[in-house]
Amino acid sequence: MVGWHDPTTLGTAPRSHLKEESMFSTTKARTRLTGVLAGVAVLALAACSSGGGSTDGSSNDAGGDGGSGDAIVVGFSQVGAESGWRAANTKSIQDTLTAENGFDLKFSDAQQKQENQIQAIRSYIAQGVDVIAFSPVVESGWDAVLEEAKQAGIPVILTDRAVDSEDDTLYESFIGSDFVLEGEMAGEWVSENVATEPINVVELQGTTGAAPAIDRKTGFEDATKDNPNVTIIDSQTGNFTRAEGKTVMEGFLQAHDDIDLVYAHNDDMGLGAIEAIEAAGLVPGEDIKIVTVDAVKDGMQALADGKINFIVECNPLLGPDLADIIKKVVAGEEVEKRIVVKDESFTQEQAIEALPTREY
Ligand code: GYE
Repeated sequence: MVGWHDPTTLGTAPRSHLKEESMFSTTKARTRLTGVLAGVAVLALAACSSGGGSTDGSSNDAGGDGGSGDAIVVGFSQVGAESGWRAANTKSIQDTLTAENGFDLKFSDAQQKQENQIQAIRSYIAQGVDVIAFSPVVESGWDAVLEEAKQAGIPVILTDRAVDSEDDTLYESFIGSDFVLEGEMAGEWVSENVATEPINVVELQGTTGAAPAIDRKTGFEDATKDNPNVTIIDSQTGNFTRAEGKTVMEGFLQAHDDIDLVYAHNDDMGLGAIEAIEAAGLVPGEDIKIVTVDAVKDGMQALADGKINFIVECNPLLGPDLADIIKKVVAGEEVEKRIVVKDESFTQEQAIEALPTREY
């Protein structure tokens, strides 16, 4: 357990407002002073020489002896509920960061808005949570709030999506897939299996400015640029949702009568595109081929049914690894700056085989 300094050395803050803090390192115990919450000074001090311990950030914790049952308070800011992938990711996190596993999870949904995430993170800082984890909606614009978390001594873990901050001391670790590689896998399959003759491709991009949208576009372009048969004739954002994927595809179909293939940055937009293609009297998977990323159940079913032709997987089950990283960070153990989640890909036959035991 983390030891306590004599409260009298911590000024006048009443003991019931003192919050115990995790150890970041067994060798370099850091002292932190958190912000003011609702007029109450929340002081936290790391003062342990005997290794890590659990923490407790609940506001009504009188603290002091810090029993081994103390939960790690985690503030998690989720992107939103835009896709099947996101639903599976949220479930994985909520199913893992449970009281039973030693966590007190504060979860918020940013509804795909960066300002909501910044607000949530600021609120977690003010509450003095032990660890902040979040999946950044977009890549840019995080330095200020991450700096605030750092000043407050609260470690931050990025899940799923990256930030473009140059200072990588602003977060402890980033766990998520390699989105460039995913785009490359999609592009390679298209290049080898469809672009044996000239094809016109339309691209449904993910949320503008989001790491998976930027990287999946780059990866696909890189993998197809040397094949003169591949022409990307249009590319627009469908914001990772089925509804917007459908609307954008309707626009593509009106603007172009020569589309051979849709590359959608996620299954949901691909599923929206299927609806638009069918409504236009065409056969998805045949008249217009479809390649997507994610491999969630609905996408895999469409692949098995022959409406999608190829899917690159993106594993959303990040909860267990996130729990491990958080425990290590709190215990002061070293964690890797970048943990890459490995992904597979699926053809129709592979989807039929995988579907019965697919977890998400
Ligand atoms: O592919 C998409 C979701 O960030 C990897 O976000 C995630 C992406 C996922 O909306 O479906």
